Amino acid sequence: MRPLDRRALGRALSRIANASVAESLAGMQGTSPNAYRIGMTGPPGAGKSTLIGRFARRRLDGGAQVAVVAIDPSSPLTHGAILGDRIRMDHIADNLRLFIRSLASRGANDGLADNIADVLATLDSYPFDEVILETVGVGQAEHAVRSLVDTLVLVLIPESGDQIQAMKAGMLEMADVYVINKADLPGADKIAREIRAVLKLKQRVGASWAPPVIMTGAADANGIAALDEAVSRHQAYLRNSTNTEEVQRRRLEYHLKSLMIRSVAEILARETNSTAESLHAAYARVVESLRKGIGR
Ligand SMILES: Nc1nc2c(ncn2[C@@H]2O[C@H](COP(=O)(O)OP(=O)(O)O)[C@@H](O)[C@H]2O)c(=O)[nH]1
Ligand SMILES: [Mg+2]
Repeated sequence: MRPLDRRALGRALSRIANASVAESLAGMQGTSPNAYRIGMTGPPGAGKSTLIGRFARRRLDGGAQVAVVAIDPSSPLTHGAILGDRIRMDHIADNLRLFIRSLASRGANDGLADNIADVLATLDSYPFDEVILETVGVGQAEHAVRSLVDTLVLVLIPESGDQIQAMKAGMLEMADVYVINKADLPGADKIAREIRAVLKLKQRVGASWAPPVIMTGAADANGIAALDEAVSRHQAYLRNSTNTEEVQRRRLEYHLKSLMIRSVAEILARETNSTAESLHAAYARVVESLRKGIGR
């Protein structure tokens, strides 16, 4: 295993976090898909960071070199990322095979960070076996994360009736593994039963992966072992069944889309609005700027 140059990686990610589109594109040369990506998404306060801290520990114990990227919903007022995630994962932070990074979700309207695709691509040029991505599930985020990760884990908690409603509406049926976290709280069995029932209805004929529903809690060792096992089982399943080309296409599409959105934002920020100009003229000018190339 190639040792991890943490300082170089820290610097590269800081650069990428503040990069213009042109700089991002320049930095993306020579990266190719590498690490196995696990997404953990769910409502704020569901216990995702706590769970990831324990999950990552198991993956590290299995010998893997692991990166954790947590996207914090930042306050629109302060643009400040919450440091809580970092603290909740502190007990594993001194492991040399682990790298943790928090990103603020400012900007992107899918609940991810503007440059998350760049960040993941950058991690691919470092020797990680696994990358765990924590995101807050805000509807759009599940779709976006789906195209960025290999295995998607949805973390739910008891007393989340709205989540079940959303699931019935088809929004949440895209996860590979379902976790009912905080299983120490009342109602965990009920929500697990309901989700299993919904999944059974949604199960496509001939589909060979049946998403498991796992109960976990911060004080329960069996749950985390079951999650570890379920993720490994899905990883093995993907090895035999993934349409790699389709996965690559989806990732490329997401990356391209996020670069285009940033390009347009860059142009709009640069070009001062003239009230003398008609909407048509202004639109044509922005399109022309895009056509001429980005980053100038
Ligand atoms: N009752 C209970 N609380 C938990 C459990 N896991 C985490 N918490 C608490 O839930 C809160 C949110 O946890 P956190 O990991 O930051 O959630 P995140 O926002 O989803 O990342 C914290 O106060 C945790 O101590 C659990 O299994 N049971
Ligand atoms: Mg968190």
